[in-house]
Amino acid sequence: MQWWENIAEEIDYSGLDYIALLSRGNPPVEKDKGNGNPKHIPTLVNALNARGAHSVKFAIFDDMPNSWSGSKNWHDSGGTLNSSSDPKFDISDAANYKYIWDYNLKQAFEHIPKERLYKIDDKPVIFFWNLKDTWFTNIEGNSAAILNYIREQCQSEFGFTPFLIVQSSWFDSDPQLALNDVDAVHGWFSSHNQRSWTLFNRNNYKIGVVVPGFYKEGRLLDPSMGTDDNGTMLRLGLDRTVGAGARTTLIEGFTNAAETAALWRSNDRGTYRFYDYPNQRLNIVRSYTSNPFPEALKVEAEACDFHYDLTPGNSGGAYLYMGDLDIVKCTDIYGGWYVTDTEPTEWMEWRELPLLEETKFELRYKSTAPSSVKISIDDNDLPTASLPSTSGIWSTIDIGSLSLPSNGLHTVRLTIVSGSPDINYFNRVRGVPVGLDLVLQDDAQTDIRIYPNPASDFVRIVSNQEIGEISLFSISGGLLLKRVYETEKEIELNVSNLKPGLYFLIINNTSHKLIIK
Ligand SMILES: [Ca+2]
Ligand SMILES: [Ca+2]
Repeated sequence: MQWWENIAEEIDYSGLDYIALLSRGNPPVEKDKGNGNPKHIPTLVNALNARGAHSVKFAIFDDMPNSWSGSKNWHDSGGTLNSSSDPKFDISDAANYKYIWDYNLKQAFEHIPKERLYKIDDKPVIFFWNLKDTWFTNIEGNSAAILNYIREQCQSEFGFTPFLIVQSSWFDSDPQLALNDVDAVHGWFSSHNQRSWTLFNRNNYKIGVVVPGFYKEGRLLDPSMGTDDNGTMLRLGLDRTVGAGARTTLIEGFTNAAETAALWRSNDRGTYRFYDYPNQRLNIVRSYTSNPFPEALKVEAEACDFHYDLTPGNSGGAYLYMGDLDIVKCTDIYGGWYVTDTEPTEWMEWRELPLLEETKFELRYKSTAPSSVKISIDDNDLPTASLPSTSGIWSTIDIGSLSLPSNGLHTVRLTIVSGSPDINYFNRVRGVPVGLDLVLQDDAQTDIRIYPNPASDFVRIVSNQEIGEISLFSISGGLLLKRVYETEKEIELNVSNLKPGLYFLIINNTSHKLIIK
């Protein structure tokens, strides 16, 4: 379970829009090597739900040599023949379709909550891998029937039309397959041909596939994310796919460390051979998602890139992490782990963290005595933040905010200044003042008048006492204007450059709606 918990956290952290679940089938004689069995999907769903990662969607990636051919041979042999190529899978035989649908795709769809289905044009997406004669026979003239069968079953069992994306090899193996038999085509990648990304445009859908590195049977994609690579291959692939307007891009493969293709957090067993820092690939992926600068980002203490810890070893013994950081399992909201046994001068650091123009840090911690911490951005310290004792209860507290010229990537360090607080995570959120979280004031009940409202060129603010500080925020929380008035009780703001819409005026910590027409 902790493995899944960590995977859910990394998926959430990277901001992936969707994941394509490797589907390797679940025949009656169970063939479960621990991966690709659709029965595991609910465990991942539960882990994502517990994490609060509700927006991540699921597509299916049908690994047909395993899910069709391998499942049949395993089943036919009573669980003794582990081969996907001998004998080959006859795709012309409709009696074999149960390995394609009943023991495979149907079970996957049964386990994916409707709201998590990843769709293109409102159709749940299935990617298919390679249809070659290495694993299959009687291919020519018979592959379209399989796709049609899958469409019929999706319709009759679940009431939807699927979006079927096949690998280009399907057309090589079956010259009778027509483009209008499929929805779109992907080109996979090839370590043999030194091709780390492909972008296929068929039926007016650009489909990208990217791999961050790959090693198989002595064939190594070069550069293979070596120390000098700095994620170059992953960025190159994403530039040529996402950056070239791909409708969707599939990255192989989140956990595929065995073939050096993994996206997950790693220091490569302390060698930093394929990673400059543990979160590097997750950060690169996030920068190409639909939301590279999310409004809120939960940053786990135990998942820092680098740390300084005064005591040798991990006193808590938890979490798959090398080094001296002291980590224990956590029962706080969102589960996970936390850093304990902290001491003054110890620190945790994250590289290339996406910060907003107006950024605020909220720390999740517990302690039994007062302590303090400070945040540093690119070696610039924010003021030290006091952490009152929480009597051992997990609590959230503001520990600092800053304004930057623009959204950007920065090194963030959290240093223990005094005491020994337990640190779970921090939230990097937009730096809106407390006033915006309050229930909006009814202007009629306050002594502040704002008019005209709606406004177009200017707005007057009249108060029966000194106005003090005024901030103007966009609806997404971006700070547009901040002024401090010493004695004025009546002021006029020029709003002629604001686009029509809803804004918030914070006047001495009370919020007021301002509508620009
Ligand atoms: Ca330690
Ligand atoms: Ca944590």
